[in-house]
Amino acid sequence: RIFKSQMQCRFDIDRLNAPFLAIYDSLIPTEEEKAKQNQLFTLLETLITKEWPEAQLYVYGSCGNSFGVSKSDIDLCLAIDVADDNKSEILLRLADILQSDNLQNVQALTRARVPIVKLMDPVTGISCDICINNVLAVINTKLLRDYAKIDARLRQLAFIVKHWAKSRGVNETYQGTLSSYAYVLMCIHFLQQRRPAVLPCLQEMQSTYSVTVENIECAFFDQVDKLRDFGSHNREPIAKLVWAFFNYWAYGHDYANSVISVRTGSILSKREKDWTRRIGNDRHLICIEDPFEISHDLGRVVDKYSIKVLREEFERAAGIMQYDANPCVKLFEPYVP
Ligand code: 3AT
Ligand code: MG
Repeated sequence: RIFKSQMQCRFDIDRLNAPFLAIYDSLIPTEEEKAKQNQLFTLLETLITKEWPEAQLYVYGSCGNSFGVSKSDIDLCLAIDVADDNKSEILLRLADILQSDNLQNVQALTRARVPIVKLMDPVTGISCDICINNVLAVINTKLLRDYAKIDARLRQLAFIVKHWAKSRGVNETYQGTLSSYAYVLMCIHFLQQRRPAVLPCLQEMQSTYSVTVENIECAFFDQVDKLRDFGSHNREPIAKLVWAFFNYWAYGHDYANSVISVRTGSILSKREKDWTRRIGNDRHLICIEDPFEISHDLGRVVDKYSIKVLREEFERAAGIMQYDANPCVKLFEPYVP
């Protein structure tokens, strides 16, 4: 493994830049699609403020963090002053209101781990989930969006990694693989530790944005327009970064001892986080620290079986990037059991 991690990529890796960028371009939502998302958001906002004038509606997840591929669902968060016990009541009332406005497939899932109302807009064909008071998700959405503004290569890399993960069936938290959010954090971490670095660590810089949510202080530098040149010392194009990303997760990461931490822009040890043993269902087989909820390991969904699946997929991807004549096709071939 160590031998492989020190390997250089093939000298002609640059031939893959254009095909990878073409894949990236094919995944970005069109302006028309974004306009439809905005249209639906405005409709929902109007309906909601009519009923609850004090409430605020926020976009979070891939439609707000700029890592959304075309045809993504919209994740929305209703911020409203309500006790946890009364959330169900609000969700049921919200479902009524939406149904009366002819939105389709309206369902209140009040018993889910994260209770939501689901709906589909027949005009735009867009599906949407609305949750209540998940404010940390709104803030981590902003953090991801701000990182994306610093260097275009983050969005390119993350789209390609998400597309790979979906094609290979390793973007399913209910099956013990990782969420899209976790993959984007893996990309940010990777670009922070690249030398020269492609991304800074916004939470280690002088904060220009700060909010306290659920007793967690969320603070970071958000004047990212000032950081547009940050990555210019690193001239690695996308194909090289895709190659290096898979190589890092296949052969360069110390799964036994390391935690990746976007918050500190570095690697922490499992020992200092006390993530060395299994507690309940948290096995810590791949450790990805949430940037704000720092006791939260986004790898906790991964089990003894799925860690093997994940690592074999990273090795497969690294092998394809290293040796295959046509990696841009092979990498995304659907997984067939
Ligand atoms: P897709 O394009 O829908 O696959 P997404 O960016 O919407 O990707 P997820 O569906 O994984 O990502 O999650 C939606 C948002 O919820 C992203 C993030 O703001 C928040 N989120 C997801 N998982 C966690 C988590 N474990 N801890 C904190 N926030 C989370
Ligand atoms: Mg989503």
